[in-house]
This record gives sequence, C-alpha cells and structure tokens, in this order.
Amino acid sequence: MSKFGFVCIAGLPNAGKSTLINALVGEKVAIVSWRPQTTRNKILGVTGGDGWQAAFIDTPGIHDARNKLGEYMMKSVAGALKDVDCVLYVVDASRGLRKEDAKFLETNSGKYPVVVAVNKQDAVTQTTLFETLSALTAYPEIKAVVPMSAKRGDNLDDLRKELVALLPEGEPMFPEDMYTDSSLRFMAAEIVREKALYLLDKEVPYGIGVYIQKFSFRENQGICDILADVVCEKQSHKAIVIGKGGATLKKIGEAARADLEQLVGCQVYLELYVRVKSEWRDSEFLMRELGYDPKDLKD
Ligand SMILES: Nc1nc2c(ncn2[C@@H]2O[C@H](COP(=O)(O)OP(=O)(O)OP(=O)(O)O)[C@@H](O)[C@H]2O)c(=O)[nH]1
Ligand SMILES: [Mg+2]
Repeated sequence: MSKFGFVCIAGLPNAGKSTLINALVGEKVAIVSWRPQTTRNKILGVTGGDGWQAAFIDTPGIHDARNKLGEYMMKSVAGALKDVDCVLYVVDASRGLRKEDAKFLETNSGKYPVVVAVNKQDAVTQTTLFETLSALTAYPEIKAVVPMSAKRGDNLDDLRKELVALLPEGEPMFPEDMYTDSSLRFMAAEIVREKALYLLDKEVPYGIGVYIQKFSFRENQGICDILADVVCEKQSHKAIVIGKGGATLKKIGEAARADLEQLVGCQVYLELYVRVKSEWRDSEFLMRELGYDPKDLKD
C-alpha cells in the first residue's frame, strides 16, 4: 500500500515553520530569518520514504493584516488550508501557547487531522516546555503533539512518523527527484530578500521586495547572469539599502551570490539595483510586479 498527502504547515510568525519544512524536506525550499513575516507565499516542499510521499506547504505566519500584502499573505494561508489531508501546526515553545495559537486550534483541530510541533525545545527549560505541553491537553482532537527542534533536527523522526500515519492511501503525485515547484527565478528573488532581511534594520526590511529582471545561463561557459531589483518603499530607505559608499548593497550581493551559486550549481554574476516603489505593499498593481498576485490565490 502506498500513501500520499498534502500537509499544510501553519503557525504564528517566527514559530519556525520554514526551518521545519527545510528540515523535513532536506533541502532549502524556504528562506528563514529571525524577523516575523519572513515567508510571504505558500511554498511546496516534497519528501518521501518507503511507501509514502508527503507534499508539505509552508505558509506565511498568521497575523492581523495591516496592508494589502498582509491580506495577500493571510489569503495564501486560507488557500493552503483548503483540500489538505493534514495540518502541521507549529508552536514556538520559547513563547508558549499564545491566544492566537489557541484560536487556530479551537477553530481547526476538529476540521482537519492536526499534529502540533512544539518547536524550539532547545531554547527552553523542561518546565517551560511542560507548561506548553500541558496547555495543549485542552485540545483532545489533536492527533499528536511532538516537542522538537527544527534547527537541531531533534525528534524529526517522531514527527515524520506521526504525519505519515495520517497520510491517506494514494500514489505519489510528484516525481521522486522533485522537491519543490518553485521556479529558479522565485528562489533567486527569495535568496536576495533573505540576505536583505539579515542585513537591514528597523522597518526597512519589511518593505523590501525583489524583482528578477534577468536570469540567464551563458551557453557552455558555466556562468549564470542574474540582474535583480531590490525594491524599497521610500527614498530614505533607498539610501539605507545602498549604505555608505554602497557597502550594504555589496554585502547583500556577496551573501546572496554564495547561496545562488549553490542553487544553480555554477558561477553567478549578480547585479543588484535599488528602486523605490512608494507604498508598494498597499498597491495590488505593484505587488503583482513583485510576484504577489491576489488573482493567483484560491478564494
Ligand atoms: N532555537 C531555535 N530556533 C529556531 C528553531 N527553529 C527555528 N528557529 C529560529 O526561529 C526564527 C524563525 O524561523 P523561521 O523558520 O523563519 O520561522 P517562520 O515560522 O517560517 O516565520 P515566518 O515566515 O515569519 O512566519 C529563525 O531565527 C530560526 O533560526 C529551533 O528549533 N530552535
Ligand atoms: Mg517562514
């Protein structure tokens, strides 16, 4: 008998969902940062084992949207929760079970089979971990609760076992060597954005979008040319992104280039330009240009 299913990974911003999908899939399908609201789209990560395949969907962290981009992100979560076989809900043990977690579990643990990963166990004491685990006993419909660490890989096998047990019977939907359906362009834009999230400060990183102008391979030369716009919301932010004498942009470029070379498997020539698109996070037109098209989302 073979098993196949879609598993939606949901949770509050910064809980460790993207770290977890990368750990489960064994590939970097989603970017990670310590900033909340890092993930903006749903992202597919496929993995499998003996007689099973699971298609995980990473989603943006659940929050109250304050702009059109936030609305897009929350609509992505709602869309990702449709037609899934199981939900993997990630709780951040270092913050405990919050009222927003409780709200999600109250609304959803009767609707779907839900497994809860209590993540970041490495960052808390046994007593704190126990408090979160005790609070979760209030939701008897939850199929399994697994304390774990996505960062260290602790208890990943237990979590995988619980999830595989819940997958329905079915044939694998994806070829064995396929681990995501994201395009190289999308992954390249995300890598640049990840570096900007690390290297920028205050409100600037939240208003960054990345648009890949050019992505091409030079035939027989083992070189990939990537030209990307780093879009920010204000003229004053542009100066910050560029930095003194171009130092910050250079750092973003250097960090991104190393990851991009891993992604494409050859030398990368990366050029970054900083552009201002005023208040783009509240313009559907500009959001679409940056790859956040509300029309792509299921109602
Ligand atoms: N100590 C510890 N930190 C972790 C663990 N898992 C993730 N993190 C850290 O938590 C932060 C957030 O991780 P992400 O994977 O980006 O979180 P997310 O839930 O995808 O966040 P959003 O995309 O913003 O919703 C990063 O700094 C991670 O390194 C863990 O098991 N232990
Ligand atoms: Mg994420």
